[in-house]
Amino acid sequence: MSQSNVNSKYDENQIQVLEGLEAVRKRPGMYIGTTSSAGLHHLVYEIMDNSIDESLAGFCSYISIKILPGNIIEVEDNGRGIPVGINKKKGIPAVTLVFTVLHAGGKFGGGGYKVSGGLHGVGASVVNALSSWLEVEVADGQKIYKERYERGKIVEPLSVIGNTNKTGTRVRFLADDQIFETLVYDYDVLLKRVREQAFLNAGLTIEISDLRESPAKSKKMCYEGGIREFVKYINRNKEATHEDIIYMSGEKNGSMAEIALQYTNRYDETLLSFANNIHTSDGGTHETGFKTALTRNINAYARKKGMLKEKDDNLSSEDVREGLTAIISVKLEDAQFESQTKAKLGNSEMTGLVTYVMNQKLNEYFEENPKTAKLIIEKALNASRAREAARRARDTARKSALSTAASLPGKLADCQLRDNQFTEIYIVEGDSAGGSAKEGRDRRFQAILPLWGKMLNVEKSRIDKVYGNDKLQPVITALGTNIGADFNIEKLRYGKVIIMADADVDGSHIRTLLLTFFFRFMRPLIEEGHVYLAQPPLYKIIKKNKAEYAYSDQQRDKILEEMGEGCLVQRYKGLGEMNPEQLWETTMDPTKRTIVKVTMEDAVVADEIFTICMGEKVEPRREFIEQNAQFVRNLDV
Ligand code: TSJ
Repeated sequence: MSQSNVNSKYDENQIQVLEGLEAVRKRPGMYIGTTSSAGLHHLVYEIMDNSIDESLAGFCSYISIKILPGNIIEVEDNGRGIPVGINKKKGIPAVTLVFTVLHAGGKFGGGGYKVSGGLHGVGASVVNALSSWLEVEVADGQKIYKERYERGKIVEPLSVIGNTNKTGTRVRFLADDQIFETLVYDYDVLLKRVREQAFLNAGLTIEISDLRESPAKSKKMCYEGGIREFVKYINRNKEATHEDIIYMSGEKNGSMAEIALQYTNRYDETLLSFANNIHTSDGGTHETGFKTALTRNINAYARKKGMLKEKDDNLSSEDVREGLTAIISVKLEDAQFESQTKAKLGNSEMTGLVTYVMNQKLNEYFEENPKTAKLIIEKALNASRAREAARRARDTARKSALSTAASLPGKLADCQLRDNQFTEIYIVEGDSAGGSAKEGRDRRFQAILPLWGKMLNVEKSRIDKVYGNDKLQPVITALGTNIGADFNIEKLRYGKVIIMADADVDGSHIRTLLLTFFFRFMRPLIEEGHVYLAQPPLYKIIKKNKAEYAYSDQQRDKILEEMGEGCLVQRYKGLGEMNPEQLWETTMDPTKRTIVKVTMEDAVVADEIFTICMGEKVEPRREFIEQNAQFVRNLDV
């Protein structure tokens, strides 16, 4: 091939490349979902996944991820190095293709990995297109190569910059501020994902560092036990029902499945599933297989050992999953993801594979560990009894609801409108604040439900206790949705559920309790964005006949500066100190107030705090109290 021929081919390729990457810059959402903070973090995962693929292929044992000052990301591995040879078809280095052609990467013509093959490895060009600049260095055991891009365009073509006897790949990039709403990475968000990947790839060392501020933060993780250690980590603050973490694995037709599980004394379930290391938060065929096989195997064993009698009903799938922590991880070629969020596995053969592994291994485990098996079955039997009791409690509640025409709680001051598009309910701590709220509200669309006294300890409660509880029962009936398996969002009587509590320890106690309750028993309420926190002011600043409210110390100082001399600052110790007009003006008037939507992350944090503070394990609680002493003085510990 003559020189000019190569060049024309090169030019032609360049045009295609630029068109491809321009499309990514025009519609970034199509490629990374969003340009918000979540999309920004996604860039890191796209790059890191390439190194994980290299580790799955068996050539990489160490990955480092660094957040450098200025929010530059550096990902480095000790794999083979992205190939730098000229690709015959395109006439340019393979590494350049990886960063400029959409959906390149993974395999370079034949070979490649088996099960693990090209699981991810498609995102490098997308990251390149969405970065102000990106540099890649490849070490191939002899030389170090480097190239540099700006907004997807190559500005320094591949060249040799040094010698080496090592191999590996290093990528640095700065996300494009013309594309992203924020460039600031959240170390904890990245850490969570890195830790998850370290658990899923047993034996792989991943280190993450944040060098933006000194002292730098850093964590090096390597879990030889893989998903067993993942279960142990999730249960670290919980009381386990049995010592062992049960582990099962197997393969069939080139796919493999592994499952790790352990029961705890809690009443909720933590089931995490993954396909090719991608978290399938909407479950799918592998989860279905797991649930069915778990139920069938536990029932079969319980019958065989006479723990379930002939006349007894089978334990239900919910019964055998009460208190369960389990990780399911499958690896397969050609994973098909369903649902809008692409977080549900669709390959039907995975149901069979997981069932097959469970059928082979679980009964065997039970036979070899009869004591553990007995503990698990007793736990499921208890769950079954509790569920039956709850059903009876519900029936009684329904009957009494029929006999008393209006079953709404007596303390509820309902609103006039019924369309939940417009209505909201304030759940208010304390009777006096409740009184002010009732007087101050706009009764057309605002309902008030005061809560008072000590709440139920949700942690130690089963669902049947929740039904009978005199603090939570009014919340359940006022919202109208019911709870647990009977939860029905269509019945929700108010579009916004606003928790209004003081900005002190007791208020935070109530917030944690309510959020934990919603998280455990009415989760879609949070997932679908119906729960809010009211933001009452902390200060009133008065000068002559002018008054302003401040919601933080900073705001107070700013207002004081603006108003100048002669101000009077009144500190609100509680909602109860405000009169109805003040409460309306500062906290309830939709045109003036701020309310904060509760996210699932908030709820997860509340749930964790709850577990630590109310659970039965003493040690995590002591640590938590030591670390947060000033916040938890009044907690029920
Ligand atoms: F995303 C990325 F492309 F930018 C990227 C890739 C980023 C980082 C930090 C690492 C990697 C990467 C790619 N690490 N290791 C590899 N491996 C390959 O690209 C590779 C090497 C050799 C062969 C082979 O068949 O000889 C195949 C592959 C896929």
